[in-house]
Amino acid sequence: VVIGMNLPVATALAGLAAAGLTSGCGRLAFDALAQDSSSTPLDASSAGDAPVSAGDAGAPPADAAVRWPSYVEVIGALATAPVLDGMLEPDLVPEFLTPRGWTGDSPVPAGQRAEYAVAYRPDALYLHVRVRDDSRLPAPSNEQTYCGDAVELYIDSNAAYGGGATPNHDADTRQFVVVAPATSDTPATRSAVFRNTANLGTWAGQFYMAPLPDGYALEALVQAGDLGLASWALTAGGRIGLDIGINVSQAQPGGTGCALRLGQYFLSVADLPGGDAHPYFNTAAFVNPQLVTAREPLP
Ligand SMILES: [Ca+2]
Ligand SMILES: [Ca+2]
Repeated sequence: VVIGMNLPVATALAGLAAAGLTSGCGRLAFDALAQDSSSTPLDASSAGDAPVSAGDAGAPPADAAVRWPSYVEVIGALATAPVLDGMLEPDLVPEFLTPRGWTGDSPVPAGQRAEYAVAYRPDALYLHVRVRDDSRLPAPSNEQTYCGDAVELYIDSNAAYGGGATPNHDADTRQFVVVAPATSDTPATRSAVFRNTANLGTWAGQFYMAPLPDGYALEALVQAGDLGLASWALTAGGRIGLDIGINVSQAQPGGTGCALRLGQYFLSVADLPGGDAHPYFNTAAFVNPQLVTAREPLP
């Protein structure tokens, strides 16, 4: 079930653009990212006539001096159930996703940036991933979901892993792939779930993949059933396994098979050579943040 589909896309677009314009996170990398966005005008054709208001975007706290711990280390609770509309939930601070493990032969394209935020509910993990991309090109329908612009979420319910020979995902580890929107005015719904590189079919979970004038944004809620579990209790003191991948397309297909994909980068890769380092193959790539009642600003 993809929820929130009836919310006007224009509202989400305006809100997301405003979020980028008004972010006050003290992280250097994200500051640079936010400054980039301020020079990018809203695309009137996709944003419609909706007013751009900083207040309705779930903008981060305005105090630019506040520095927050990384989501790689700690994830805070979300006080209320999120609205999956593409807009970052209020009070969450986005964090720059430093590209790691790039698989392409040529460099990551200029202008390609991602930021993310993570929080938890008592029974679900909330994720928001925003990607800035000058050429938003999802995979054609006759190719795999990851063969074009797309976000990948890697989740393990408890950050406890069996390890061993790769591929070594646990029974409670999944890779979710959601393709970027093809057009500027319609959310994308195409997805897939993988485990140990095996395609398990469409992800019948809760997510919203919104087009943006300068890219796209995925907002998702991962629940017990998504991980093959009957129940999933997320409480302060526990840990979850996490990784994020960004598939990057090239403007013109090259070669055959997955021809649109230029490469892929990740939030985290293992300290190993080649494909063994990547989270679709190896849970050693995952980060294992602790769940806390509330994230506290750094001193
Ligand atoms: Ca939202
Ligand atoms: Ca596990």
